[in-house]
Amino acid sequence: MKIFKTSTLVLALACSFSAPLLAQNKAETKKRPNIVIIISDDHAFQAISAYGNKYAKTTNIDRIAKEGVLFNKGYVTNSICGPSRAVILTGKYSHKNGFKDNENSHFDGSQDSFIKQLKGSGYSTAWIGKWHLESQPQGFDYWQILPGQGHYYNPDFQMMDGTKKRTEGYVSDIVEDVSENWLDNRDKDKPFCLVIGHKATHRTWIPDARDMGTFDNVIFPLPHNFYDDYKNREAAKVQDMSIAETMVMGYDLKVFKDDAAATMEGTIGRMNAAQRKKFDDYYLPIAADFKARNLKGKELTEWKYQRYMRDYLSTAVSLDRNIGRTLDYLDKNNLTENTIVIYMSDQGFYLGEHGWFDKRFIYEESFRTPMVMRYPGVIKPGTVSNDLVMNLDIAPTMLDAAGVAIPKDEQGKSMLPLFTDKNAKGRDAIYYHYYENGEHSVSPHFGIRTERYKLVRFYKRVNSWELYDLKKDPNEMNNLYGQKKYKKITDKLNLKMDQLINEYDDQDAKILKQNKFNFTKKEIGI
Ligand code: SGN
Ligand code: CA
Repeated sequence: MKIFKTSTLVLALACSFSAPLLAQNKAETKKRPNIVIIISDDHAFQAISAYGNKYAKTTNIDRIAKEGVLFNKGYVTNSICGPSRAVILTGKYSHKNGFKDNENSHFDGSQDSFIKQLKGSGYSTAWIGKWHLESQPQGFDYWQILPGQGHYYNPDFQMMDGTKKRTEGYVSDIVEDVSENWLDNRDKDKPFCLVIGHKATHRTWIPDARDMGTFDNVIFPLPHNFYDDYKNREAAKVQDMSIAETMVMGYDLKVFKDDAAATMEGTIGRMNAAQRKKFDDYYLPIAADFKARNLKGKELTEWKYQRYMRDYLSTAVSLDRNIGRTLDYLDKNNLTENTIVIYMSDQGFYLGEHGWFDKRFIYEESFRTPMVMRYPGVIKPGTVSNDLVMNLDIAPTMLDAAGVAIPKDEQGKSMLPLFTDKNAKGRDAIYYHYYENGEHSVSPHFGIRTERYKLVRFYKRVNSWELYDLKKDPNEMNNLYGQKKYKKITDKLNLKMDQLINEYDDQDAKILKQNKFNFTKKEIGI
């Protein structure tokens, strides 16, 4: 058992929501918990049955929620892949950990991370699967990662010894196989922290052959803002991530001109003959039917939407099945009682809301991420949390659970007091900053969300403000910014925004708020 120094407790006190003493004591009296963090890619909360999806049966994700907590208000600080993983590792915003966007950033692995802290305190650590941080992982006893986005079929892995290894099969199964293999062979005298990084459900959505067709009998209802006209919302007007315009018939929806065009696509071209046959058996009749229909306008867009939903949810079937395998492994090896399990995505995703796929915006569907967590003995089964929590909080929470002092410069807060201390209170506002200004043409922006309102400042591509009353307008269709009767509330939110910008020390936002900027055309992205 770890003996705590007073300084450890004082530090932890300073960094947690409030009264972390209880949690610390619990961690102290228990054996230090093992940790399994499962991070998927682009998996929307709207696609999960525990979050209300009527068609998907994500039994295993739901099981984690049932046996632990379902976070209804889990958010990310910057809704895109690499940045989100960098935030999870460091417990710091993008402007502090240096990984602001996927297009230009390179993660500086020499900086501190909760993994390094855990390893330093005696944990075995591993990251297996999607990583997407450009540089090699540091602080892990073992890692085996998908290069870049990775492939759904017969994926290559980058190995620790510098070699590349290709494994036949479907990526979600293989990532789980490698993870279980690492668990089998780990040093069993130590607690462990394993991060399982799934590729699913990233674009382009290619299901495991056995799951193809799972949703073919479902007609998915259109989200009621599917035909959004983007009125009064400049950034929404100029995005390039709509199902109607951006989603591609071949690449995304597997309706190819011919066989050769399909083979040209990386993921399809790398299938073996048996895999390709199953792929063709499923998709060729769909393509033939589509071609015979000669659809146009709304009919075409809605056909695309149905196909998108079917592929996306079918891809998630394997993800959920393999999460189930992780839970079964813990059960079979008597690890369940002393292991924290977290399932989350790197961000949310649009499933047709506003007419979109992809993410990036501070609007709820991409800002929010699914997040469920099981911690036997600490989190009461069936808990539903409505506290504002963030991916920023993962690092300090894990350190808190392990009884390791939370470094002062981590910007997140331990979530444990929310479960152990009746008087603990969550945040009253959360801060967001998105930087990338390239693919999908989403303008950079920063903003805050409180229980009721959201205030956003777009810059570079468009230069505008938005304000939403989430109580009256949960779908964020009615931009209230500039309306006289919202002046008072806007001023209040602005103050709160300044306070958070100061607290997190976001120098870029500070300058932007003072309107002291002069972007070049290239920076603006036109
Ligand atoms: C790829 C995708 C984009 C996606 C980004 C970021 N294009 O570039 O649609 O937004 O990844 O995704 S694709 O043609 O390569 O599929 S992230 O999850 O890595 O952030
Ligand atoms: Ca992602």
